[in-house]
Amino acid sequence: MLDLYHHGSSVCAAKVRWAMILKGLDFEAHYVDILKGEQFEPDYIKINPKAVVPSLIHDGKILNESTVIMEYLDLAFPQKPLTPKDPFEYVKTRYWTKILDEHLHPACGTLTFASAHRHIVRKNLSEKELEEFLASTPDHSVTVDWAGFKKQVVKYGFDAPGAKDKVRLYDKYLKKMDSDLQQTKWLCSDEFGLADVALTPYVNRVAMMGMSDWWEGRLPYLADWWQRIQQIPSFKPAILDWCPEDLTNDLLVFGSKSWPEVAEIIEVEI
Ligand SMILES: N[C@@H](CCC(=O)N[C@@H](CS)C(=O)NCC(=O)O)C(=O)O
Repeated sequence: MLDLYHHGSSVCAAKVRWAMILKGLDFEAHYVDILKGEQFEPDYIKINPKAVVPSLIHDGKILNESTVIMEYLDLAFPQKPLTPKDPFEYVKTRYWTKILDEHLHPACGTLTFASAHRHIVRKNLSEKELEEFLASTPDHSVTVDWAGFKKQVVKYGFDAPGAKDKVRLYDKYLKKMDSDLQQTKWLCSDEFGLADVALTPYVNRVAMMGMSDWWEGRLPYLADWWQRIQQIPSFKPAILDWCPEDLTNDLLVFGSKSWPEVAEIIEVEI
């Protein structure tokens, strides 16, 4: 029995969800609305003390950390393996999931909150609820200093200290993806694999926020990879269809409004 605790716009949850669907695993989905503060409920904290999604419970065993969960799934359910066997391709996959955990994910949290989530939480929560939402965030959560940083980004957007650097970091790794994709058809080899699954939600996030000009006409190998990713039949049901319509719409509307500011930070002419 597999129980997945997830959210529609969570990049970490999306990659685990897609891995499970690609491997043909049935799971029970439990929606945790992280924009309403459901991740702070005591029962969920018992499962995930950092108050983040995703969490997976497999026959009573609790698993946290999306990269680790994906590795576990490939070990526990060897059918349709996603991890390359070749040692170089294997460590290249590890490189990408490490970069993702250490750099790209904190950069994504910043980009998403500064562009869209800060406006979405303001729209959906009263002032008191927003205060409670921010006060409930544990310090060691999305990042080691997420509580303070999230407050700053909700208040100041891209003018929060360090926020623009995080956007430049995002750009650095999208460029690195483009350069790796010049060498091989997929990210780590000519076979689609775990790194492609893990990185997809981070490219999708930019696209969902109406910022595809980040790569269009600029990062051609990434643009081509993104087209091929979207043609995989399970992409839409695993990644897009779990995001509620109003949230999909808000991400696009607020994200598109933020694109000129983001473009300026990464020095893209629009
Ligand atoms: N290192 C964790 C990070 C998980 C994470 O940051 N989840 C985000 C959504 S992608 C979250 O739950 N955020 C809750 C919040 O911002 O309070 C993992 O890979 O599972």
